[in-house]
Amino acid sequence: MPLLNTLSSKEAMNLEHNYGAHNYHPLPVVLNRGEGVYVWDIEGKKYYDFLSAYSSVNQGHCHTAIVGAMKRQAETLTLTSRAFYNDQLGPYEQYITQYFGFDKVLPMNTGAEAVETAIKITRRWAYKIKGIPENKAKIIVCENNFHGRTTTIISFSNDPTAKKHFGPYTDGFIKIPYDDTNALQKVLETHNDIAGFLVEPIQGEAGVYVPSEDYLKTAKALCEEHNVLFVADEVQTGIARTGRLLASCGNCSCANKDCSDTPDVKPDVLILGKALSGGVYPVSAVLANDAVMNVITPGSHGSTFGGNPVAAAVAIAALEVIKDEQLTENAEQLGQLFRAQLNEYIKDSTIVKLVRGKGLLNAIVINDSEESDTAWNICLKLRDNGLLAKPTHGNIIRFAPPLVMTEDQLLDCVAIIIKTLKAFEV
Ligand code: IF1
Repeated sequence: MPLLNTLSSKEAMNLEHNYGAHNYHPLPVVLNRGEGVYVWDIEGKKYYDFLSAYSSVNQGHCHTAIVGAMKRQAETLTLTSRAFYNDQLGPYEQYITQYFGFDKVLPMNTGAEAVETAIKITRRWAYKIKGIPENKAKIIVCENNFHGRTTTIISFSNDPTAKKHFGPYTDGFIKIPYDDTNALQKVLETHNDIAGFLVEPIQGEAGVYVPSEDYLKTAKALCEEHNVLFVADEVQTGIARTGRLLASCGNCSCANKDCSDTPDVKPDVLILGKALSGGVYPVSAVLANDAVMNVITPGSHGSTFGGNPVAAAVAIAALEVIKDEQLTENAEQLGQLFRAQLNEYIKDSTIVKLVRGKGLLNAIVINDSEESDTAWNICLKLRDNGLLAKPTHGNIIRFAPPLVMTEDQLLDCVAIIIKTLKAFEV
C-alpha cells in the first residue's frame, strides 16, 4: 500500500473532497494515529484531542484493554445475527443492565438508531400499556435538540441545515422550549395523548447548554404525575463525560457511588451510544425496566449488527475502564479546574464571553456573531498550537477532551487555549 503510506495531508484532503459526499466541513488536519489524549497528523505533528470524536473516546484513543477485547473477539467470532444466540451477548446484557440499574437492554449500533428504538418503545408502550388510541401518541421534544440524522429524528429538529429539503416529515412530536418546566406542564395538562418526553440532560449541539439545577428532576416528576415516559438521550452526556456516570441519573441504583449528591432522576428509557464503544466500534443501547421494555416482541424491532459479539466484548471493556480508572471522578475534578482557570482569564477578556459546561463537556462563547468566522479561525490557530477543537453554531467552541487526561496535561491545554485566545483579543 505505498500510495497510502506516502500520502500527504493535502492529498488526503483532496481525495475526500473529490470522492466523498460533502456532508462535512472538517478542520483541515489529517490524523493517522491516536493514543490516550493525543492524536498525530500524517506529517507527525502531535495534538491534544479536545473533541474526542464528539465524546465517543472518553476512555482515550486506542485504549489497550478495549482494543485488546476487540482483537480477541474479532479473531474468535464476529457476527451471528440475532437469528442465533452468541456467547457474548447474554453476559454483556447482564453486565450493562446491572451497571446502570435497569431490567433490560436493547442493543443497537449508532446513536440515531438507539433514539429511533426509544421512540418505538415509547409509542408501543403508549398503545399497549397506557391505552392511547392507535396512531395518536405524541412525544414531547425540546427546541434546539440534537438526537441524530434519520428522517424521523430530523422531523422534530429545528436546525434548517439538518432538516431542509428532506421532507415529508414524520409527525407525532410536540416541541417545547428547553429548560422550561412550565411549558412541559402546560402540554401535559392540555393533552391526554402524550407517550413520552425525550430530552438531552445537557444540550450538546445547541452549544453545551446546561439547564437549571432542578430542571430534570421537576420534568421527571411531571412525567410521572401524568403517566408519561421520561426518555433521556445520554448518547453524548453519558458514560462519565459530565463528571457523573450519567448526566440525568442522580442517586438511582446505578453503579456510580459518586451520584448521591445530585437529584434522583432515573429515566424510564435511557439512550446510550458514543463512549459505550470506547471509540473503537459502533455500539449503542436502550435501557428500560420490564414494564416498558416488554412491549417489544419478536420481529417488532432489530438490527443485523446490534448485539454482535464484538460489540458486546468491546462495550464491557469500555464500561470496565470507566470504573477501573475512575474516569467519572477525574472528569468532575478536571472540569472544575478547567472552568476555574478559564473564568479567571475571561474576567479581562474581550474575545470570550463565558465558559459553561459540566465535567469535561464544556464550551466557550466567542464575543462575535454566529455568522462570523472568528471561532473557526481560533480553532485553526488552536490546531497550529497543538490542540484540536471544533466550533458549533458559529461562535461557540466545544471542549471535550478524553477523560483519561492528567491534571498536568489539562493545565498545559489551558495554557495553549489562553495563549491562542490572547492573539485574538482586540
Ligand atoms: C455528526 C453534535 C455532538 C447526539 C445525541 C444522538 C446522536 C448524537 C445527544 C446521534 C450525535 C453527533 C453526531 C455528529 C455531531 C454530533 C454532535 F454536534 F451534533 F451535537 F456530539 F456534539 N443523540 N451527535 O449528540 O448519534 O447516530 O451520530 O451515533 O457528525 O452528526 P449517532
